[in-house]
Amino acid sequence: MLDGKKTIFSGMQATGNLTLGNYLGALTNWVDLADDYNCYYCVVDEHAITVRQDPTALRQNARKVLMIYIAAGLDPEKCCIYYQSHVSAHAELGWILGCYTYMGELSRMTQFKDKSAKHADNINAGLFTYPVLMAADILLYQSDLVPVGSDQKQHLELARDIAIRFNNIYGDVFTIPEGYIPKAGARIMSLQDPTKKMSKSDENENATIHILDKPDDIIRKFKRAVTDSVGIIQYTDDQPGIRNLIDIYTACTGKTVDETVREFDGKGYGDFKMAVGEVVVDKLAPIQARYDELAKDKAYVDSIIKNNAEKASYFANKTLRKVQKKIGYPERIR
Ligand code: ATP
Ligand code: LTN
Repeated sequence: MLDGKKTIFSGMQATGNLTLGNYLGALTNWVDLADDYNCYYCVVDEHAITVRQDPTALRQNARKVLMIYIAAGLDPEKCCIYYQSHVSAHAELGWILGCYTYMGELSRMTQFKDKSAKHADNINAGLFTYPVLMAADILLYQSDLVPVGSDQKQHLELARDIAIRFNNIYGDVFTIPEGYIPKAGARIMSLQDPTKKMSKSDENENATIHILDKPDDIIRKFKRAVTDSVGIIQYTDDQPGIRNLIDIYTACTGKTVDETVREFDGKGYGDFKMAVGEVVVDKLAPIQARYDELAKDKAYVDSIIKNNAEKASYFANKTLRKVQKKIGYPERIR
């Protein structure tokens, strides 16, 4: 705990342009929680290479993700916004924690199964040990709270199990983190296949709303969103497309599901899709405006990148040194 405040850690992969799912499932909560916590918000470029990346695209995406964090309302003077690869303690603790994690635990991870199926030609060891590096990210900063979408629940539970296991052997080294998963927006689905989560690496452009999409594109994608032939706007598992649109609408407006269903009672899908598109455009407009400003200020963004990497390294190294000592690595000679 620093300044009497608890610590938050979270991250997003630099695997593409951030989506409405990333925003409603995680980023918006990061902003809401930022004033009350000591925050580390990381661009996890090391996790990104578990799937093959083009080097130029990775570098550009990483910078975009970092700028979107700031544009979404995180103050980089208060929140530590940085690149994972600039703080070597992540990889170092990742190695150590891998020796306290079982193959059986990792092979149960649904993200590993999903990504292996999607990238059958590149099922690499990093993809398998991905959750260990994620545990290292979280535990390095003695994090109390980890705001994420519901797809990360299983990884978080593993991070807790690893921390508890380690503490049972060596004493109280790590804070045991809690997840923070939103009620509305925890799992936004693809607009083209509402049984699949909206994902920034989806190849179908119409499936995903990106935070930086232009208003016309956002409206067009909602107009084309896959629904059903029932014709009634109601919140049910049998209508996953409509349910997803209701989730997006409630997450953007703060209205409840019941209020939303009442508001659109008797209306057609066309009107509803348009209304959802409009609230999303309104929600993203201020972020897009701030992003455009930031993109023009290279020196400012560079200074954030440098200063925050130093700040994160300082804290991360403190935990790393403690862990190294506990497990019996030889002392450093000064
Ligand atoms: P990729 O397509 O490369 O797997 P992704 O879109 O799933 O990427 P991540 O970087 O893995 O995004 O996730 C960043 C954060 O956004 C995590 O907290 C994750 O839980 C959340 N998130 C991702 N997709 C969604 C979604 N569809 N709905 C709600 N939250 C999401
Ligand atoms: N695995 C996460 C990204 C991530 C993360 C973290 C989230 C990497 N390290 C630490 C929270 C805390 C994902 O969204 N796919």
